[in-house]
Amino acid sequence: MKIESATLQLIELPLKFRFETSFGVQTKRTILVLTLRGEGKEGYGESVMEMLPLYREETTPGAEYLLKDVLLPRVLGKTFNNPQELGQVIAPFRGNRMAKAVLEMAFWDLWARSLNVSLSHLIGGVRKEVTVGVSLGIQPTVDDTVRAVEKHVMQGYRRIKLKIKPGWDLNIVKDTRAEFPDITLTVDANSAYSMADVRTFQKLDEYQLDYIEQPLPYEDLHDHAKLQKLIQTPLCLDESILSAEDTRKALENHAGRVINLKPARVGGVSESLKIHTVSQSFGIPLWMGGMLEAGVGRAFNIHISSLPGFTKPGDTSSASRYWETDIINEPLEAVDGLMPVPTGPGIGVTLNQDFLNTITLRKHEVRA
Ligand code: OSB
Ligand code: MG
Repeated sequence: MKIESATLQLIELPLKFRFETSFGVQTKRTILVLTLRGEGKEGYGESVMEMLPLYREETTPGAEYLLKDVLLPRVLGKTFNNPQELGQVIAPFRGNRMAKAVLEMAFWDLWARSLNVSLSHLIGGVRKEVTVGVSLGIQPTVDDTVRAVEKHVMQGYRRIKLKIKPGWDLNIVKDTRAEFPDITLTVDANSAYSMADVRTFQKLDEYQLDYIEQPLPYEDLHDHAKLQKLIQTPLCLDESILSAEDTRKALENHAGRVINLKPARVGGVSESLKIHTVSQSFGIPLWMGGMLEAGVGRAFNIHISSLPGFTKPGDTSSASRYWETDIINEPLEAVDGLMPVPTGPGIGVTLNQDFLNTITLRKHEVRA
C-alpha cells in the first residue's frame, strides 16, 4: 500500500455535557482528524490528547506539529506492506504515542479497507457486539450523582464508573451503592491520590467495587503495587500503561489486576494487540477505555474490544450521549449495553466531510 496523500484537519467539537474529573473540566474536544489516501481508498485516524497536558503529557498542538512536519513527511509517497513496516519508520521517535497512534491507526484502517475486510476480522475479533458501560464525571451534588447513575442503569449500561477526587469519593460511592446494591460499580481517580490516602481505599473495600482505576500518580507502578497489597478491591491501571512492556512489568509486580486499554494512549492497534497478548498470558482482564472520542476513534475502540481478552464492559457508550452531530455518517449506538461492531471494510464508518468542514479550525494537505 502506497500512501499517496494525507489531509490533517483540526476540529472543535462541543460536548453535550460538562465532563469533570480530578484533573479538570472538559466542555468540548479539540481533535485532529487524519485522512490517508492510497490505491483509491481512504483510511481515518483521530487524536485523543487535549490542548493541555492534564491526563498525560501530550498536547494537541504538539501532535499537530509532529504529524504535519515530522511523521507524515516520512511516510508520504512510501509503500508499506503492513502496519508493522510503517511502525518501524515512526519507532525511532520517543514517546508521543498518542500522536503516532493517529497515523498508525489511519494506516490500519486504510490497509484493512484495501484488503476489503473489517478491522475486527483482520485482528481476530470474536464478537459481533461488545458490552459497554458509562464513565460519569463529577456531578454538582451527591444526589445528582445517584440520579445520573439511575438514568444510565435504566438505559441498560452494564457498568457504572464514577469519577472521584479527594473528598469526593466515599460519599458518592456509599449513596450509589445504597440505592443500587447489585450494579457493577467502579471508580476512577485519574491519579489524584497518594499513599497517604490508604485509609480511604480501605474504606472503599466495603462497597464491592469491581475495581479502583488509577488511584496513584501515572508514573508510579511501585506505589500501586504497595497499595494493592493493602486493599481487597482490584486496582485497574489506565494512565500508567503506555506499552506492552509497561503491562508486563505492572503485572509481574502485582501493581494491578485489571487493565484499561486505550489504543490511542499506547500508540495504536499494533501495540494494543501486544498488550492483549500479554494480559491474556497473565490471565488479567482487559476493558476498553475511552477519551471522549468522536466517531472515528469510537469505531476503532469498538473493533478492538471485539478481541477475546476484553471481558469487562468498556467506556465506549453511545455517540449520541456525547455529540449533537458526530463526525461520521453512521450512528454508533448501544442498545441495552450492547454496542454493535460495524461490519464494513476497515473501521466500517465514513466521514461526514460537510459537517467536518463547518467545525474545522485548520486544514493541512500533505503530499509526497
Ligand atoms: O480516565 O478514563 C479516563 C475521559 C478523558 C480522559 C480520561 C478518561 C476519560 C473517561 C471518559 O473516563 C471515557 C469516555 O466516555 O470516553
Ligand atoms: Mg481512567
